[in-house]
Amino acid sequence: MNIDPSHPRAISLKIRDQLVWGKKQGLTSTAGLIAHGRGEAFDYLLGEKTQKFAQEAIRAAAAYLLLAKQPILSSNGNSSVLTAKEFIKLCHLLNCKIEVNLFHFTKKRAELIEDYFDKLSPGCVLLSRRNIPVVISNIASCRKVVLREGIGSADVVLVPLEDGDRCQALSRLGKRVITIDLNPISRTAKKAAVTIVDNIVRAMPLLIQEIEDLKRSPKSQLIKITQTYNNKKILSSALQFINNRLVILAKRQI
Ligand code: PTJ
Repeated sequence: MNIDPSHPRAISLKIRDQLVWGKKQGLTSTAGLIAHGRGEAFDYLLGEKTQKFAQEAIRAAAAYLLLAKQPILSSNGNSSVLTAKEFIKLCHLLNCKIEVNLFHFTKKRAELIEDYFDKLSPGCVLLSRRNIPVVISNIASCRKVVLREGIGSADVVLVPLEDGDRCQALSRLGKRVITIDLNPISRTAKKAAVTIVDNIVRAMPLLIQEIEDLKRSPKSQLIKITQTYNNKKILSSALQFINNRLVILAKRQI
């Protein structure tokens, strides 16, 4: 679709177009388009900008990822289509791997996404056909099958646009879960150690920047950032922000 950059909703239209492209390529699931719609609704409420509570969460996420012994970046059909380049940049910065893990699993789509990453940057993604699968208990979906070398042995997992079950199961296994989710009341948002309530397309470049800024910081400073971070407080701030914004909009009669 040819999107006129002067259209007031050009950015939003471009993101939709990318996902539609992803669907045609077999990368994004049909349900992924619906999930994006839910995200868009929350983004409206957040003013379509990265707010202070998201910046604070991004800083904590950067600290956790830099402190991790074995971080892993988990990608799905939406996140790979919207932010593949950022995933790859992060994987180089942190010297870690990307693992494709799908909710609406088909072997064909998982391999297509893996090949998509592998073509963009060979070696950055763990290929399921060459790695050993392991099963995580207490997950009802196909997301329970992870790779031993990846999520299976990682201590910190970045899982944007996650579903609640796996987030909870990974946390129970002692892994630190960092998510990006526009919905501050999703189960994932509530169960993760760090929830970045922001659009993935804005949050990923900021996360890269924050990691670059913090990567030479002493370990003690990174530890302090993680210890003083409070995810419940961040989610409350996000809800408070939405509430205040709606009150202001209502008073102004939009
Ligand atoms: O590719 P698959 O099969 O793994 O499927 C991916 C989806 C996203 C369809 C799957 O994980 C799913 O069904 O997720 P949920 O449970 O719908 O949750 C997705 C969450 O991401 C929702 O809370 C949305 O508000 C949020 N979301 C959607 N688009 C964005 C987003 N958050 C940040 N940035 C977005 N662009």
